[in-house]
Amino acid sequence: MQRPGRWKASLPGLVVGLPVAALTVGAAELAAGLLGTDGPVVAVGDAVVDHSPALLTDFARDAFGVHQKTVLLAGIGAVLAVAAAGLGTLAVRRPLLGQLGLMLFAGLGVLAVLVRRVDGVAAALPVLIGLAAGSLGLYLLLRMLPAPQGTAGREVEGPGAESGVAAFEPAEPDSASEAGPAESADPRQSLAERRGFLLTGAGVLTAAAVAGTAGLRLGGEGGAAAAREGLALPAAAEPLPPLPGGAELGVPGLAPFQTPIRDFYRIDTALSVPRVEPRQWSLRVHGMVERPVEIDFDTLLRRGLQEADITLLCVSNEVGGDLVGNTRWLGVPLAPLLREAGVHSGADQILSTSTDGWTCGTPTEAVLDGRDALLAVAMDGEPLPLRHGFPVRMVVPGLYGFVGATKWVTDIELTRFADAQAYWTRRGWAEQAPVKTMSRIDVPGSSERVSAGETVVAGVAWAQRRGIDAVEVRLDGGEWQQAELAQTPGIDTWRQWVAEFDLEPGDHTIEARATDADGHTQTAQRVDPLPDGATGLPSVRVTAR
Ligand SMILES: Nc1nc2c(c(=O)[nH]1)N[C@H]1C(S)=C(S)[C@@H](COP(=O)(O)O)O[C@H]1N2
Ligand SMILES: [Mo]
Repeated sequence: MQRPGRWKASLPGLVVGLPVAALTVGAAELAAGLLGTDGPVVAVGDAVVDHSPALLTDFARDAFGVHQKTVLLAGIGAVLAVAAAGLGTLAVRRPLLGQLGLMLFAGLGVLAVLVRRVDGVAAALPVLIGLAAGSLGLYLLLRMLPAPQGTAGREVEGPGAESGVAAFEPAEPDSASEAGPAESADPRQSLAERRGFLLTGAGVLTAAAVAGTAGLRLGGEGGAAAAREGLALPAAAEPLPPLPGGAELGVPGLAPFQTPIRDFYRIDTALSVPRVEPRQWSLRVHGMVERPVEIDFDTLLRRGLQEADITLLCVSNEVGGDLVGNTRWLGVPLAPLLREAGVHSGADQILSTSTDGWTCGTPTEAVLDGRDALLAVAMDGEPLPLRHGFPVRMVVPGLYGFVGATKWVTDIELTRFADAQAYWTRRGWAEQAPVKTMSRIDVPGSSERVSAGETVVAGVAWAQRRGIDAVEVRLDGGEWQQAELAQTPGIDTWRQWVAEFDLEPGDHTIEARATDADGHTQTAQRVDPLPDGATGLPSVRVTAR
């Protein structure tokens, strides 16, 4: 009886703790959703992300894919549940301490929200509303708490534990005698009490979950989504010609030349997508400049728009990986804006900051050297999706995303690399990160079974700013042979390629390597993405029969 008895003795704690914690968090998230700020869950998650070096070294390897975020949020949920159970158990015995514990719990939320400084002091309000709801819920649930029979007070440990347990057994009234000699005077009434208590707990839990989910949903959408829907962007001053027909080889399984938006990889540290409305957006250009500038969205658009085909790539992309996408961007050229501000000589770094406080260090020279560095407002003919930086992001061809592609950008400071470090640089990634010459094999897929005989091999290769001059492929470590290259609209995009092998039945390894227009052939030496991008040859193993 001892073990199950212990377990059941913790039931009142759970029935109080879980709903109260859920109510606190749920009400806070709902309030945050309604007020248009991030709730405590996201704030705590971000705080963990930004202040935990151990997590970061692990997570940084993937520079925050969507998967890790789910794991992180699940972890926070688990810790929360354990804390809630503890709080409930405490509150059942000492209601006042329970209330204090709840305040402490909310205090952590407030701290996380304030430390993050994304939404300012106002962001603490939802947490305080959550605390009020949770505190009231705690008070009411404790009042409903059925008194354990046969004991004085609420002590459930020690010899009284048995009867304390019995209080929560869904015993039938007529079997009540089994619960021991200390049964209360009216078993029917206490059973109703217990049922009511359990049902209320479950009800509060459900309501809190609904409120919290609604809050997170509200937060996810909001005015920015509607503003995006209603946004009509001007066309480019001089639209680019349509993509050359020969850019697309049309090989099944090969990445299309133009990546559909829904397939465009997403990498950022934001646990919730920042919601920035164009009418609230403005960009400040300051620091080492003659004339600091502040520009709003409409004024930005009036500067005139330009199109550019640019392949964007994450430094975390492994050889053969898919953290890369190509699209036609539409945006305002960044270089003229900086020139108007008057960049001081010596300001070798453009430190850009997003609304969520992420920072990015771009070499000033790269932006001013004539390449199509853009303050982009659209991709693939649509306003930027929220998750890709709506309403304005940077795109600088030839640089990995973490040093040139700030999403939700609102601040550009001209400074020196010696004076300021950007987000990932502080965490061990490189300061300078030009894109490395790279090829990828898309067809056949890895470990695929193919029929023996003539087999198509196809992929993409990129060397933004230099352009791809050749791709070679080889079978089972044999001679390199030239692949056929597709057309490209310029040197800043990837290039499709295709070749053919005559495969004997059996297992084979196919490798590829690209050569850029500088005559540099990609190295076979394998290095990890950290700190400035992976190298090595892509290879696939196939079985032919
Ligand atoms: N605000 C913000 N911008 C950001 C990041 C970020 O974490 N926050 N990540 C960068 C990285 S590492 C990459 S690879 C690109 C990815 O852009 P995408 O998600 O639109 O593909 O965004 C860059 N811009
Ligand atoms: Mo990245």
